[in-house]
Amino acid sequence: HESIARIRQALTNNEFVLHYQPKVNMRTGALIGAEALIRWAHPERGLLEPGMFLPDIETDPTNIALGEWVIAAALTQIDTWQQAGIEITVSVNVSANHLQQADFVERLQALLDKAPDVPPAHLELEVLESSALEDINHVSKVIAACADLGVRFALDDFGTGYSSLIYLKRLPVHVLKIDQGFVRDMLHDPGDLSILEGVLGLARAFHREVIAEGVETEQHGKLLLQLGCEQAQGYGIARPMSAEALTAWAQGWT
Ligand code: G
Ligand code: G
Ligand code: MN
Ligand code: NA
Repeated sequence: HESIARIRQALTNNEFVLHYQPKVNMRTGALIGAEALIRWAHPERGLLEPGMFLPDIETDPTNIALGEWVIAAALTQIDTWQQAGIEITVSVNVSANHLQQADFVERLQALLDKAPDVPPAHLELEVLESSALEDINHVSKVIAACADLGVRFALDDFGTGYSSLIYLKRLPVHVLKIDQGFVRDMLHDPGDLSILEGVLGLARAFHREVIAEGVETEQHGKLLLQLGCEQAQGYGIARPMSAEALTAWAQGWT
C-alpha cells in the first residue's frame, strides 16, 4: 500500500485512469451504458485495482478530490464518445463520504457546467447501498437535487444493506443494481432466485429500473430475461476495459 501523500501526488501527476464495463439491454441487444471503474497506472507497480488504494483514503479529503476527478473524467469521456456517435450513460461510483459533503450538489453543478455538451442524464451516480448512509433524510434530498440537475442515481449492490427496503422507500433513485451475489447463485439456489424475483417485483412497484450485476454466463442472462430483467452487466457480456477498447467493442457489439 502507498501513503496518502503518494496517492495525492498520483492525482497531481495524473496517474489515475478509468476503465469501463459495458451495460447492455439483453432483449434489444443495445449497449446502454458503462460503469467507470478507477485504476492507478502506477509508474513502478503497474495497473493497480481500487482495492489497493481507495480504502486508504476513505476518510481523507483526498477521497473527495479523487471522487471529483472521476466525475470530471467520466464527463470528458461521455463527450468524446458522443462525438464518435456512441451515446451512452456513464455510471460513476460515489463514496458515501463524498456524497454527504455539504456542497456536493453545487460542486456537481460546477463539474456539469464545465461539460456543457454533455446531457446531465448521461451521467449516473452509483451509491453503495451498504455504505453508511447515516442521514437518510439528507441523502434523499441530495439525490433529489441531483435529479433536478438531470443526473441519474443507482443504488449499488442492492439487497446487501442492513435496511435495503428503507433505502428503496426513501431514496428517489432511478435504478436498482441487483448485487452480484444473488445473481451468481440464482441458477441453483432457490432462495436467491426468490430474492431476485422479489427485487424485480419491488422495482416494478416503485417504478425503478433494474440491472443485474455479475452476469457471468448465457444461462444467467436467459433466466434473467425470463424473469423480466433486461439490463445486465457482467463478465459474460464484457469485462472492464479501457475507453479505447470500449469504443472498438461498441462497434463490434450487436
Ligand atoms: O473492478 P473493480 O475492481 O474496479 O472495482 C472494485 C470496487 O471498487 C468496486 O466495489 C467498485 O465499486 C469500486 N470502485 C471502482 N471505481 C471506483 C471509483 O471511481 N470510486 C469509488 N468510490 N469506488 C470505485
Ligand atoms: O461494487 P461495484 O458493483 O461497484 O463494482 C463492480 C465490481 O464487480 C468490479 O470490481 C467489477 O470488475 C466486478 N465485476 C463486474 N462484473 C463481474 C462479474 O460478472 N463477476 C464478478 N465476479 N465480478 C464482476
Ligand atoms: Mn458500482
Ligand atoms: Na455493485
